[in-house]
Amino acid sequence: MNYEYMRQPTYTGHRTFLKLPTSCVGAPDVTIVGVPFDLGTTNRPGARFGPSGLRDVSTLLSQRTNAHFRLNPADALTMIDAGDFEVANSQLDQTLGLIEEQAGKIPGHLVALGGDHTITLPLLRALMRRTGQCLSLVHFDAHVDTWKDNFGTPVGHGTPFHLAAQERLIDPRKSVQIGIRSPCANEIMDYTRNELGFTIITAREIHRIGDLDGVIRRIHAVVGDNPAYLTFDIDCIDPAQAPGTGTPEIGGLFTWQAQYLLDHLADLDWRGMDLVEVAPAYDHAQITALAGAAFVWSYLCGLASRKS
Ligand SMILES: [Mn+2]
Repeated sequence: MNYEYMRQPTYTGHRTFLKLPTSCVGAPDVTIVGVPFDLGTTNRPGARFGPSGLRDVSTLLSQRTNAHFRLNPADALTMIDAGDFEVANSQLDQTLGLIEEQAGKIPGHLVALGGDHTITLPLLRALMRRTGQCLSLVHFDAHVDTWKDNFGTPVGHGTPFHLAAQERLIDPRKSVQIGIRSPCANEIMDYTRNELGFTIITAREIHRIGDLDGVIRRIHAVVGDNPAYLTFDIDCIDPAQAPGTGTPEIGGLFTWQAQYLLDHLADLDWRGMDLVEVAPAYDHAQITALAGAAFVWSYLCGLASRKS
């Protein structure tokens, strides 16, 4: 009988992500950080509480073996939860600088818990500075996030991938957006698809065709062996299954669909990940946070499967 397991059930202890330690000897394989920032939101605020919401519910997964990968990632990877990045309260530009600076100091693989989608821009800037590689973006979202302005300001959660493309942090021609369905001006869709060159797989296409293996093949064909970054906006998921977010859109993916896609993208050359836009104040029974934590967990299991 495993008495330690019985005495430290999932609902006890410190609320780090997956109950991970906060430090380790030597460099970890993966560092989890929280980025409690939501000044880039255009509708409901509240994603600054995403890191704590994700950590709280993630403890459920802390002692589990993943049914697809047949492993517990903590057995194969040295992982820590290093806490939250510092932010400059109410200062958008200053906080973006702080995020980039702090991300640049983290060795190995960084997994960020947002925060709104603005945070991906400084995370990509830090990766470019560290590795010099133009990354493929694998982007789950209801929105393209390539608007050229954020309701009148240049930077926000609607503009990160317009800016990342302009700064050549990502190669849109080797990048994919999955689950797109929000209201969006034709000129922005045309700019994203034709000018920038993103492959867009809309939620409507996925529902109509229903062929997730075909979606996986398309993603592999676009990304190939280019180094890749996963950015997962929880509003990719239908609001029936993920209501706790700032800008919900009907007709989204269900959690099983996103989970199936992530299970079968583990062989991409991942360089980092973020999970953004969980806003616990609009959540019910932690279902949104649980979906988000489980997607991060799937990603970590995928990394572990390549190492073990
Ligand atoms: Mn987004």
